[in-house]
Amino acid sequence: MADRVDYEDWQKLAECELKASPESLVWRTPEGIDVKPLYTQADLEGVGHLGTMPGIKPFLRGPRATMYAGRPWTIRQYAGFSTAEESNAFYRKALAAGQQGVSVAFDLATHRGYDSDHPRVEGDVGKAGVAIDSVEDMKILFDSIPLDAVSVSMTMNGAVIPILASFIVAGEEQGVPRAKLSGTIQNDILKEFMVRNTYIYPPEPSMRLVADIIEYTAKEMPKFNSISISGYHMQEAGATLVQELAFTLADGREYVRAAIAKGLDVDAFAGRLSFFFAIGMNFFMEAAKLRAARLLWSRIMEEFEPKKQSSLMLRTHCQTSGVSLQEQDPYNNIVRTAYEAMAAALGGTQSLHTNAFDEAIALPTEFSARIARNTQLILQHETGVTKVVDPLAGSYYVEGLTNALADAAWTLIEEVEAMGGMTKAVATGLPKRMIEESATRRQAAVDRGDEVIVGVNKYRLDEEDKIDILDIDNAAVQLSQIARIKTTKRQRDPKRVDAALVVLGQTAANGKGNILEAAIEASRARATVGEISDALRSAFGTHTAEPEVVCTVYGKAYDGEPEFSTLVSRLENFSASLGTRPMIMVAKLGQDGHDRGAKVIASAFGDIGFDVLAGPLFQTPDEAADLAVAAKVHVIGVSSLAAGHKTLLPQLIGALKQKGAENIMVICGGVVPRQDYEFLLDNGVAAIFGPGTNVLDAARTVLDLMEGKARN
Ligand code: SCD
Repeated sequence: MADRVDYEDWQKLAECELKASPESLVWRTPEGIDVKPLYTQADLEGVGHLGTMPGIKPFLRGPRATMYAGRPWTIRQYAGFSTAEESNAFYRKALAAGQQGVSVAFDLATHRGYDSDHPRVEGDVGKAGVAIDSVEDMKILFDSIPLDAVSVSMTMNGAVIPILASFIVAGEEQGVPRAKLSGTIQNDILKEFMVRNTYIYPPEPSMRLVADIIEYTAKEMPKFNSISISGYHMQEAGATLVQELAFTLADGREYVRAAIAKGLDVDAFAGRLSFFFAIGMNFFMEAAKLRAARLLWSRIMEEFEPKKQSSLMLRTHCQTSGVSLQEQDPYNNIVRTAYEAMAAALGGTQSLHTNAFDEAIALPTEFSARIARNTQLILQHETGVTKVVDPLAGSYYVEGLTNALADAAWTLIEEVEAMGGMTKAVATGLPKRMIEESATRRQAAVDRGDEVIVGVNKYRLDEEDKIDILDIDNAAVQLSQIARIKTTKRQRDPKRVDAALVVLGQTAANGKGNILEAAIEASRARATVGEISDALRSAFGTHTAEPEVVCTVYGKAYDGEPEFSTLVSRLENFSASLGTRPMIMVAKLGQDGHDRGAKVIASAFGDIGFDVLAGPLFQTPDEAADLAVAAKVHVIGVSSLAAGHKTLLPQLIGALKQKGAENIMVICGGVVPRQDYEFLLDNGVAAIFGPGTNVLDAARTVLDLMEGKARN
């Protein structure tokens, strides 16, 4: 074959240039896919998906026939902070400046179904998103935003029932009937148990909530997407692209089964299922991932024998990767985000969020949000990328990658199926463990410099420029929320609220009827998010996860290397002098469930030779101090990713003092702006490790501090 002969000629030439076999250039990606330096037609032999058309099954080339040539993707920036008033002003400005849809970020108190006056959420109110306690807040959030014209995405999973209910009621009171509401609710609880951790109830009743929402929206809200089945958070937690693809689609299959089990016809709801993927820095592979996702989803959906073509169609939102953003030399993040956005566009996303360059450190400012939005406006208006449908089709490399990803993901999807589906697989903890292993492996690759990150582990600046960041006055937000809760409670009819909550509790407990429908009535009566969540807590109970730590993955990456073994023996010597191995407790405080960093640190420190206690999620500072004292730990490492550090760390140190345990050293890692370092150090934090910290360096610093302390 002519192609073969050409390839052999190339091989000889390449060997000459390299003075080695071109095989040596093969790059094994974290997915285990071998990327060769050259692809040819021969790589597409036997590939079954070639020659399909956009808008027609299997929809690999896009869900619409004309894609962006007919209508570009929706620019949908995810945002929300402090109060409903401030978030509303932000949305209105953004819409006036070219944003096309709204996407609400709620604070962690709301996510976990607590009102802003609950004692457990002091450090969380209004911090990583907007605080919503009742319909009154929801109405302010969408004031002067016409809900029949602007589609609204709400990222909510734990407290999904009160939030969707209050959105529907806010619409009603704005004069927009629910049938005209367009948008999306995330409503994807399985990935919460795996990676994102904003669950409230155990898996089984949580799945009922998902199915009830699918049922209600299928019947009452034809323009509303009932779910956003999300791989995004898996990639953020460290999943490879194959894991992200496979677990997300397997989750989707599980939701379809749950809805069918409720007696719904597949065609009544399948067209309103939607997806959500992360777009990281592996440019071509990310574009190929979206193509493979559409191919595999149509394959999965064929099993349910739908009659409508649209039931086979995967439509997705994408967000550029949060973990690819770096604290160091942060303007580089603008460049990273632009490449990721282009990959999402080439992959055929329906809607896109581009991260702001300062998001590795804090919530976006107006300035950074403008650049993020303009990244998409420039893509849509200046690059010509919207003019042609699926422009990468036919590329030997991209078609080959699409095929390789689809094959690898399908194998994993079948493994999940063999375990009895995703709910059962999640219960075994296997997907979570696989993702945590990938995260730890990646951390080791970055720490070793095998994976280059510009400005972080190579080309690092001697001195970083200071950038302006947004700081939320959490105490002021909490006070104003508490005042509004009081007014709402004073003005409502208590009998109507109680009656609605009783019906809600009964609907949940007896397994009959639709929980969302019952919650809408409670919401109309001005029951709060916390009260509705409590009614469901009474019926369902709550879920507590057992923290697990991955072993040996980090250490293995350094096998036999002096940098690692020197540190291990230093620690052994210190342990001998201490009479025991030093114990570190990795703690998560407040409602911040982002635990990738905590897990990676726990895993790496364990491999280095520390005794590691992985604290449970959602502890109050006092509970964490109690556990640390009882376990006799030497160090508490607090991982903070949701901006609660200035409230929660001083409280933890205060609690240790109160218990006579000020000898326990407190260190902190995560998303902590440089501006806050002095405050934390003055308040007794011994060391702070920001994003981009090399874990071996962190371990050496902790050891230095412990040795220093032992000498004094
Ligand atoms: C589209 N349309 C076209 C067309 N393309 N019509 C003619 N020709 C074309 N070429 C039509 C569609 O059919 C649709 O109409 C309408 O235009 C809108 O297009 P769409 O493609 O449906 O776009 P959109 O409305 O934006 O919906 C996109 C999704 C939706 C389906 C993906 O679910 C969505 O917006 N998701 C966003 C989710 C999100 O923002 N999540 C944030 C998560 P019809 O509707 O009439 O058919 C943030 C998060 O979790 C962050 C991390 C964390 O917090 O942990």
